[in-house]
Amino acid sequence: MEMRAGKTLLAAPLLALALILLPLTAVYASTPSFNIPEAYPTKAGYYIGESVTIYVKLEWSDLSQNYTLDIDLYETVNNTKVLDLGSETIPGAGGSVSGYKELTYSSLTGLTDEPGTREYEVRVIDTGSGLLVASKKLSITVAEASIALSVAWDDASGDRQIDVNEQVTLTCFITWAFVNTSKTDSLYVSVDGGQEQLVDTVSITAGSGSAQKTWITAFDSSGVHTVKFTLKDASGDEEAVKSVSLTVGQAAESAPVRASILDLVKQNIYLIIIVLACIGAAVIIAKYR
Ligand SMILES: [Ca+2]
Repeated sequence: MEMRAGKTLLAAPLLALALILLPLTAVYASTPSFNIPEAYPTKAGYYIGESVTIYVKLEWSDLSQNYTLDIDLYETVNNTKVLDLGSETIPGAGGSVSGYKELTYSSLTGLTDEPGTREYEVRVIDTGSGLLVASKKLSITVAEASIALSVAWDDASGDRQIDVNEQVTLTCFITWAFVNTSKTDSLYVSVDGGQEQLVDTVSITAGSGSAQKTWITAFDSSGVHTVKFTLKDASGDEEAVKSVSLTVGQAAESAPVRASILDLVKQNIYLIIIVLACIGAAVIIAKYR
């Protein structure tokens, strides 16, 4: 009687524990779950008005029924839905179904109206229960257009010394990024603040790109000359400017100086020999006197 009671006393908590744990483990093992391990825009930066592509990886596990999911894009600061990304039907009937789907949402508009970085969140809602089952934050960066010029030069002889009247080839590199509409700009050049002259037109394409234009000149005077390239849009507004200073004539000035010293020595070589001989004779006379 006492032993029975002891057994009962021991069995009761075990049974209670089993009753608590059994359904817990069963529920834990088969809880359907959804997850977004990755969600991001496919470009690091967009120009104003550019359409956006968002990649989303949606994972699920332990489904035992089919789910219809509503996928939305929210703007997190104001917690407002900005885009309905559609819906996905995930097959789960049959039990413990796991898998993933890679979703690409392209041509999304209205996300690049102004420059800056904005935070968004992809939200997945189970249409059956109305509950949020997965979410993932992402940010979209919109950049303002930038156009830059850089200039390189080559002299005709290739010695990096520009002589007076030596031909110099200037190459102007035009690079741009986040330009939102294709357009035709014009590249002008001016020397020492003089009259601007057209080098060529430049086709600026939407997004990013580069072009290069060459301009050949020569300088008829020595000294420092400033060459200024200016890129202008169709209405004549300056879009980018780059000036370079070129030193002309240093080599041409120093070379004749060296040549004339040599010439002087050559022309007066007999006089120099006589003078040196006289000095030598004077030294000898002084020594033996
Ligand atoms: Ca040269």
